[in-house]
Amino acid sequence: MSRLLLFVLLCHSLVAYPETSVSFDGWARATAPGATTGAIYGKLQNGGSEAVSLSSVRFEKAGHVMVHRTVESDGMMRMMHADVTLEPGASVVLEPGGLHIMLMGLKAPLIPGCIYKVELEWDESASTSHDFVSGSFGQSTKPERPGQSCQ
Ligand SMILES: [Cu+2]
Repeated sequence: MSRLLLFVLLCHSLVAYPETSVSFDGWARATAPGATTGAIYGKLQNGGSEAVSLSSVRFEKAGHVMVHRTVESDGMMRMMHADVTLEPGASVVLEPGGLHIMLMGLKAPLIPGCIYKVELEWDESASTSHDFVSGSFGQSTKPERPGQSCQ
């Protein structure tokens, strides 16, 4: 790699990752082989001094990712697009039956005990990258075991 290219890449990463102090204690359920959907849960917290709004989510194993909220209407559970804005110091919990990061078009299953990375984009300008751990298939709370990288 040329020095110029390296310099350009370094500058780009500085531009793409300004001071966004968001933490995410994320987890997911494992998905069965061939399943095309999954979800990421966990606690998002804004440790910064400005409000931030989630503009997009990227996960390399999913073709499409959205933020959803599960709502009950007429006795049916439905999922709707949801916006997430965090005031300074505020947090929000994503959990089964509520707010979640919906993974669609999964290209590979989420394997129990594996750690993956998800990238969150804020205000269409800043990105943060977070690890999350995949639990068992019916996992309903964050797995207790820390998990391991499976790359
Ligand atoms: Cu959903």
